[in-house]
Amino acid sequence: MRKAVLALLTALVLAPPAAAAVKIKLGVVTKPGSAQNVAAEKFKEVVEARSGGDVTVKIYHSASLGSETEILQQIQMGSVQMGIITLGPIDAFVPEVDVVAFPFLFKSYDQVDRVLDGPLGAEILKRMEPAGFKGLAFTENGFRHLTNRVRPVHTVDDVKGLKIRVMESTLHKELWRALGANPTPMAWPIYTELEQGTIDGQENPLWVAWTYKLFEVQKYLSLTGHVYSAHAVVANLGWFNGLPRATRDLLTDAAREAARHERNWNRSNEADFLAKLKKAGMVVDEHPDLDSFRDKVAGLKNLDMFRRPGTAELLEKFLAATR
Ligand code: EAX
Repeated sequence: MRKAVLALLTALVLAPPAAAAVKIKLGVVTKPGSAQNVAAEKFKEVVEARSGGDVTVKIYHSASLGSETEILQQIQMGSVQMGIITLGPIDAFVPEVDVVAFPFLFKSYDQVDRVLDGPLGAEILKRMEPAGFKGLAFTENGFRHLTNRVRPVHTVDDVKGLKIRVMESTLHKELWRALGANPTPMAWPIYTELEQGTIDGQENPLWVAWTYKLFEVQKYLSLTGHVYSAHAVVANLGWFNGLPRATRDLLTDAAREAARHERNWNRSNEADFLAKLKKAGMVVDEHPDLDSFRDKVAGLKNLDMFRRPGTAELLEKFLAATR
């Protein structure tokens, strides 16, 4: 009996402490069915299954935590642990992310995967640390295309004077100014503003136009593909670094897996989204004169954020890798 008690006590003393439960609040601005949510749900599924429920993820969606900018602020403060956020609004915190969104940079999805999953993508994620973010992976919003309610847009001249909603991002504002539009920064979602005509148009991947029913309030779609738009899976850096090694590895692997899954979701559904948008009555220009657009954006290389020490070189490397 005494032996048994002793054995039990020894086992209790020597047993590794049960891993403390980790609870993750993860914010996305978009609603279920959106790219961010597809990634977030996959991330949750993988994390909870592999940790045997020790790590749980609660997804706060549909802007219940506020705009993407506000989610980032809450992650910085640590009241929210993670988010899946479009790079656009991240540029106020980490200007280097604009390198990824440089217009007409990526020519194909193969290039996207090679560059973002390679050393250059890792470098961008690393650059998030001084702002207090741990960047875990890039998920995909997709190639952005222009929609508007006023007229068909074939050449860049057709953009002139259109009031285009842009993300809360310096690069996106400068880009649309360079293209001749009247850019209006606004947080997502923007259906009401499009409906009321406060803005004439917007630009986003095809899944957005379908999922958010933009076809109801936007007649014209031009497949401009002007920017490849990524999201970053970000965490509070201090919180992340304080987790046990095994948990950090689990979160990193799960983020990468969610990224693969969600990019595949976006790419395999794109043709279907386009067909549905046409069927819903949108007038689509599938081959706009992109050279006329390219001519106007070359000068963006001279924007302040691209001239910062360390960023200019990074942009050159991205340009070289995507030539
Ligand atoms: O994914 O604000 C935007 O235009 C974003 O792309 C939005 O989160 C949709």
